[in-house]
Order: sequence, then C-alpha cells, then structure tokens
Amino acid sequence: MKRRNFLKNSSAATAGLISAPLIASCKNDVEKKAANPEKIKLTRPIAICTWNFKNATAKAWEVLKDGGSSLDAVQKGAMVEEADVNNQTVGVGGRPDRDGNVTLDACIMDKDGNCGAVLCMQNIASPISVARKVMEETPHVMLAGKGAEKFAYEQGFEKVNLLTEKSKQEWLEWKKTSEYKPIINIENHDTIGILAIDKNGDISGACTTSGMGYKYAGRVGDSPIIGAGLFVDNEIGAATATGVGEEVVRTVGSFLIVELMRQGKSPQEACEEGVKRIMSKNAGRNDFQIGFIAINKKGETGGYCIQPGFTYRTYSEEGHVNNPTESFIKA
Ligand code: SD4
Repeated sequence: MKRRNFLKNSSAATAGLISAPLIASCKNDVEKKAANPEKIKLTRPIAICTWNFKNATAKAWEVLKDGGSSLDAVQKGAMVEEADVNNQTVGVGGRPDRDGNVTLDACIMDKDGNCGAVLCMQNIASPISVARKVMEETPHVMLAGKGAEKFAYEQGFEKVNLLTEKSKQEWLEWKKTSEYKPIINIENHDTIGILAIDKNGDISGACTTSGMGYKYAGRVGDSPIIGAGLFVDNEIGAATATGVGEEVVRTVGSFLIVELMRQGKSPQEACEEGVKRIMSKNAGRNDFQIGFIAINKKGETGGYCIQPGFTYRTYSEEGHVNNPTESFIKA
C-alpha cells in the first residue's frame, strides 16, 4: 500500500490516541517507533494562527469541534479578520497602497495539495473565499487584479468599499511626507495565517492580507504565494508567515519550514531555522519583521520571529492559548 493511502486510511479511522507506527509522518517518529511502541498523544483537532486573533481561532474551533473540515475551519477563521474593520492589515479596513487603493492578497491550500490564490484584488471583502473558489471552480491556482475581481463577481461576491475613513485619514496623513518608504511591519502587523488539523488528521491552511501599508501600486508580497506565505503537506505539516513578504519570497519560507519538518525538525526548530536562514541573508539588519508559525501532523506547534513581540494563537480541546514566541534578536 502506498504511504499516502496508508496515512489517509489510518487517519480517517482514528482521533486522539494512536500508536506510533501509524503516524510515521515525521522522520523522528519513524526513528522512535522501533524503540518506543507505546501510544503517542495527538493534539487534534487544533487551529493555530499568527498573532493574537482569538476570534479567528475560536471560529475555526467551532467548525472543527463539530467535525468540520480543516479547510472550512481555516477559511471561516480567516474571514473573521477580513471582516474586522479594526484590523488594518487584512480585508475591509486594510491600509491602502500609496495611491489610496486597498488591494488584497490571499491563498488557501488543502490536504490534497489543491490551492487557490488571489493577488492585488480590489473591492471584495473576503479574498480568502475568492481564493477558495479559484481552487475549486477553476483549473488555475492564481488570479490577479481585475481578472480576480471579475471572477469574484461572477461567483456572486458583492462589490464593497474596502477603504474605511480611519485608513483613509491615515493614508492622507502619510501622503504629506510624500516619502516612499513603506514601514516594514514592526508595528503594522496583522496579517493572518491560519492552519488547522481536523478530526481526521487532515491539514489545511489559509493566509490573507492587505499587504504592506502604502506599498507601490501593484505590489504583491508573500501572503498569496503558495510556498512563501503558506504551505501545506498533509503527510508532514504546514507553515505560514507574517512580516516583510519580499524576504519570505526570497527564501520560499513556508515551504522551507515544511521541508525542515520533513527532515525531522519539530515545528519550533523549523521556524527558528527558517528565520535564521532569512537573517543570514540580511546580516546586520534588524529593521524588519518576519514571523513563522508551523504545525506538524501530530498537532505540535511552533512559532518564531525576527523581532520580539510575536505571538501565535492556538485553539484545541485544551482551550485557547496565546503563545508568546522567542525572537532572533533576543536569542
Ligand atoms: C506582505 N506578509 O504583504 C505580508 C504583510 C504582513 O503582517 O504579513 N503583515 O508582505
């Protein structure tokens, strides 16, 4: 039997406690199996997200605890932040680009490696939902700009004004300096990346953002790029990023972290290694932020950031936890 099918069959039949050989999803586990045949506790279902978005993980948990899929959980969780006008880095209320237009990026990925993304899309409140439609209703992975918006209308999404008065006033204030220097997410950080494992042990992820505030028109970061802002491999785990997208793209950050887990690192070790990889390409810099979170097939989680102050939120049977993380600077 192929390993993929083997894992699929075994995960569908179990939740909670299973024997070690059945979760040979991480190299470490495979190695441990011979020496330690006892049961390993799985933490699932579980949802985790970047930053302290407790409403997002609570929404994801609502879906998961009722037996819903991880795909529905991450979409519904992400939608909470997209709809929150007080979150100025995601969805409605997001900060505009330098020309005053709010442009949104999002992607979603499921247990089978299916994925969908929208890039630089205007006037639609829930880009993650459009990304899912791209995944499910088209033969494509990414739709950008006007094409993405047109597709969204065809799918029944409504046109909305994404620029709130607050974000507009701040943009007008920023324009007075007329200096093109987007602030790099040390304070302006609310992109949500959300990962979940459902009761069947299947993993999905979503990532959604309005990107860097006052960015150049047309600029797209890491968040809608599969492999950079988000990556899911249902045999291993998943990772997602927040921070300066250009740096995450340069290292294909989320893919890197999943691959590090495949090689046997824990989610925490993988996130640390991913951040260190970025820092090694930016010697001497500490003026930008990158944070990663990750989850493995067992439901172990990790998070790490270049700057202090990064947290990530988990929701599992044990309840709601806000996990502060270590940072590279501090380390
Ligand atoms: C971007 N990674 O567009 C996003 C921004 C972000 O918290 O994560 N902000 O580069």
